[in-house]
Amino acid sequence: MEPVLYYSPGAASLVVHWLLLELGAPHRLHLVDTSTGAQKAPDYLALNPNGVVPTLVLDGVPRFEAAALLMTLADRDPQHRFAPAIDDPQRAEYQQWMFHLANAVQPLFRQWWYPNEPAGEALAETVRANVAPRIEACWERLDAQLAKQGPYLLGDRLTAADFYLAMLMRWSRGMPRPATQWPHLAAFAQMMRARPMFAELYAREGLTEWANAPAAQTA
Ligand SMILES: N[C@@H](CCC(=O)N[C@@H](CS)C(=O)NCC(=O)O)C(=O)O
Repeated sequence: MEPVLYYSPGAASLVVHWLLLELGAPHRLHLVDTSTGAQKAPDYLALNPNGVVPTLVLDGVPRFEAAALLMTLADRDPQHRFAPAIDDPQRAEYQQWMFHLANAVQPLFRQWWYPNEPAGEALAETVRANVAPRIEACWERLDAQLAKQGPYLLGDRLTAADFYLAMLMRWSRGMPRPATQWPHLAAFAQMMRARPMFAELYAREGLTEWANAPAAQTA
């Protein structure tokens, strides 16, 4: 049974879509039109009561949380080596980065994109002003990690965590200081965007922004 990915272009579903393509895993896409609130409609809430994308129907069962979906997909296809196996010495480091991105970095973007959520509409601009430097501090630390042990988060080894990091970096493209202003992150982004499946992903999701050259981010 083919997995079905419920997605919205450029949203947190993007990285799950990207990994499915990298794995060459047959799948179907189901567009969730978040501009009309389709993610809060009863039929979608029956799949994912959180009312967000992504949802991946795997073996007939709807699953949510992008990071968990990445780990599941990568673990289920050891041949592609996008996740160190459970007894691999690098497993702990891989899990550390997956959870760091999921717990420390991605929630800051939730505040950036939905600044009304923490304290209401009246304080939205205050929330944004406070969250931007916190996201920048994440880039500072991640850039230092790549400087110390790059070009990927686990050194020479490309894992699901790298696709995840690239998606989060993409989300910063319109921020005062996008992630690509940090040199090692910029080199990392170039490498990830050069992957043939990145172009495929963009074609399928109809995306154009943050497609390639650094000039696109500084404009
Ligand atoms: N922790 C969730 C977060 C998902 C999430 O916040 N998705 C956003 C798009 S990036 C969404 O669906 N927003 C619509 C809404 O909140 O109504 C995950 O990683 O899957």
